[in-house]
Amino acid sequence: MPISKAEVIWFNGEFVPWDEAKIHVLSHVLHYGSSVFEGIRAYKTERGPAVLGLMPHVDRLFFSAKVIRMEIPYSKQEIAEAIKATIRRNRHEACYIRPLVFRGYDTLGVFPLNCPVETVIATWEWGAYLGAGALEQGVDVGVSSWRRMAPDTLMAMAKIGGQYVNSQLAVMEARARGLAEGIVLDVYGYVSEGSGENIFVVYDGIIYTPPLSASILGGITRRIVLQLAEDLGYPVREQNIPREMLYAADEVFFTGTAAEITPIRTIDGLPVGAGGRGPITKQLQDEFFAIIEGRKPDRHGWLTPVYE
Ligand code: PPE
Repeated sequence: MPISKAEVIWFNGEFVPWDEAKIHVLSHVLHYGSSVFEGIRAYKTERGPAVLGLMPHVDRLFFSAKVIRMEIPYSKQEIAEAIKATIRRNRHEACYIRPLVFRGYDTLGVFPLNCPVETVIATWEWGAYLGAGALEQGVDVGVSSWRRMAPDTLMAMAKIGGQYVNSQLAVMEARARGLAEGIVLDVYGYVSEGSGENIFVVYDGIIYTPPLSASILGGITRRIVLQLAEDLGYPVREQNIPREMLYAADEVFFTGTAAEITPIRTIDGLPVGAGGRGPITKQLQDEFFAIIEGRKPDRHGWLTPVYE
């Protein structure tokens, strides 16, 4: 999806015009993927734009930086404030937010610690991640031939730039097969996640999702959906999911900041349940959007209004 330009990008503490937010081609990050990032959404509410899961996203950004020994030269509070300021400055009603911290230009060679740490916050308007109609009709997906990284190779729980080559392989393979997305298994053969989404399976009235040990990113939307499912009275289980449970399932859906709650209607050409959006998926979507668009009280304190 082409990026729709906003006016400015927050770059190392200053607002820079969109087209001027540039870096040198010998920046460390370009060569070795040395970055950490977040994807956050702000939704349009009656009180103006409100950021969903602001502090959990900021916390995860700092966690990702910590595990690659990257010191972010701002406090969490400063990053949170800068995110809100960028949304105000770009006058968005709703937007996607991409904080990115990376190693810049100084020395090359894999050893990264001489390079300066640079911080960026970009915002733009971004619609349905998996295509128009995905949220209602669902998407067609397949199990990828690629696996998520083994737990002793990279760190799935962290959102590190270089790790997204694995995601790129999975999504390119899926698109080459005419599918919207791939479901990637972990190295033990259990279901892990999509290239940029967590996954949920509804089977026999119980809602399952893979545990953190299945090489997943600990999604903020995943936590939100687990909470909503509990609120709605469904039993939820974080446990390993064998591949065939995908085919046995009554409903399967993805969650993510970009993907929100996207139903899956076929997997490997087999219909999931009745082959469309299932009733529990719809119920979770309805509850999710009612809260984040301000039509129902934000009872868990998930939203941070940008103008207060
Ligand atoms: N797994 C992966 C690998 C992932 O990238 C995401 C987010 C998730 C799960 C869901 O996490 P959360 O957003 O906290 O619920 N993917 C982001 C980037 C997508 C992109 O194409 O870039 C996102 O959804 O913003």
